[in-house]
Amino acid sequence: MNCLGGIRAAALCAAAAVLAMVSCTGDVQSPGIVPLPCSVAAGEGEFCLSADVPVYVCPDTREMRCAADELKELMERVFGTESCPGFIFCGSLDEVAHPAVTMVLSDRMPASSYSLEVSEDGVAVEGGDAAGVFYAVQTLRQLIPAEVQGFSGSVPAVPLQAVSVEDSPAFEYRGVMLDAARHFFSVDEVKTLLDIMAIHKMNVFHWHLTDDQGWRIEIDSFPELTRIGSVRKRTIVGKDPGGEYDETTQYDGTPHSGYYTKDDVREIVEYAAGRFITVVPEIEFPGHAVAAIASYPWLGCTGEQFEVRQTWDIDDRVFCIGRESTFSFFEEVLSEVAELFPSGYIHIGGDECPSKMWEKCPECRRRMEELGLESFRRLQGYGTGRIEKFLGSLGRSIIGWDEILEAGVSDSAIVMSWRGCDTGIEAAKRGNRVIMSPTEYSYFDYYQSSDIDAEPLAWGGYLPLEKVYSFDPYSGLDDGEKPLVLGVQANLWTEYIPDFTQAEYMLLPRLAAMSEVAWHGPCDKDYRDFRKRLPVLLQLYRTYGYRFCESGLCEM
Ligand code: TNX
Repeated sequence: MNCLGGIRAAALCAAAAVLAMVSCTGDVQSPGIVPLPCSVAAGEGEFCLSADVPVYVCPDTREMRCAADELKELMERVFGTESCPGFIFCGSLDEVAHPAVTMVLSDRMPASSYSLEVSEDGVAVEGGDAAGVFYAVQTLRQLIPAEVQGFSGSVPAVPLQAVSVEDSPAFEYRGVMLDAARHFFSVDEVKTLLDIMAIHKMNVFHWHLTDDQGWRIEIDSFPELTRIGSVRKRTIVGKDPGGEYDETTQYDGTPHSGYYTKDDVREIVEYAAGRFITVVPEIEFPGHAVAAIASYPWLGCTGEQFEVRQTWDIDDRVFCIGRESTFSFFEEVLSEVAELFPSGYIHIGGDECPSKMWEKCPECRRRMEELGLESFRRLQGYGTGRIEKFLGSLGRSIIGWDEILEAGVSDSAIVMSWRGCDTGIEAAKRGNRVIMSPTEYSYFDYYQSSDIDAEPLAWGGYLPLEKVYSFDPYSGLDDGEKPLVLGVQANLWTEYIPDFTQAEYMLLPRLAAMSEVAWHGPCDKDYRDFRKRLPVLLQLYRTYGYRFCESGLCEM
């Protein structure tokens, strides 16, 4: 053991080691890591991490520096910003003097995978790529007691039990969706969400930016989208009765507004990239369009001037598919969007689009006749196909909510299955790639405790932690179809989530369960074992100041 922090550090190391790792029988226990790695083997002995242990990072690339920054942030939480260890960026490990922390790449390992070895020599991380190294740092975060991670810098050394971890993700797409349209969240709040995602090894941020109740992204060619479309003059109070609005409907009388400037978007995309998170923007088409139509009435079938919607639920006022102007609008908007987001995927919505307006619209009817389309759903499919083709010319694939399947999609479209898993299964059987995000396992706007009266008002439904944990994204698929499941996603719709602390509350700890589904995969999952490991993460939530639902923990 190399404890340079003096007697106090040595004593702290010894006491914490006893508390953290040794069971009543005296056996050495595996540490509690969530999501569960592929393999964790506790070893003998320990390493005392202190502020003067050097950290070697090689090769010296931009991405490895991102992984190193994450470790630096973690070390600063423990040792303080003044006495963080020195980072040495190097070409090879020949120059390493042990004990040390080493972070290197290995060409024997697949992307995003890593190994982490704590021994008396120090901490050795190998990653298949820099993302893998970054995930190793997240695992290390859970090996360091949360109690010392409070940025106080008062701890000179931390004991780490010897352990050997081998790990790689089950799914390449591990998503979290935030609906920033129903309620706006600031750049800093979005960054906090990205931090939360990172500690759970989630890697896709699906950013729902447009809806009936708000358009939240600046588009230079169409300034009214944000001048008008980002402001809702008031919001319904309490539970939306679903279309039955009258003089008894109550509103808060307070305008709700906010949008992301292009600089905000760039800042968030860069922040996410530093955490190996891809940002997938969603621009809804052809439904959930009222804020856009309120900004430019010619986008609707009737040309009528509407207000940005102030209630929730599904709206009949959708984009006109008969007029060419709708497509020129989308091409302009999506060109600007594609310029901001390097993601290979762009989400084009596609959900909940009533055809009532199209049925009465001569332009839409003419379009259907010309094309010989037999249903209004197919009209949607025609529109989606055009948008897919356009985005294809920009080198992007589309993701759409599962209604795009009914409307008719190309083989290259990715279907996000939300109305249960059946549409995802159907899409996979057709050969399309899918992301499983069904209401019954992934809707984090649902209640997480059965004691609804004690919970903040939510959309409805009931989705306790254990249910999220039981999600098997492969269910119903045969082995040949399973590779078409890119991954899973937790969805945070925010009709009833007016502020970010409530978003945290709805997300946590259910995101921990979803992360285990996404990262560890469906085989050999064990809820009891998950619950035994979870307290380490809960303690991190407390230390980092993330609000979470404690009552949900009682639902077994
Ligand atoms: C359905 S899921 C929606 C959203 C709502 C959500 C509430 C989906 C593609 N559409 O517009 O916010 O239900 O749970």
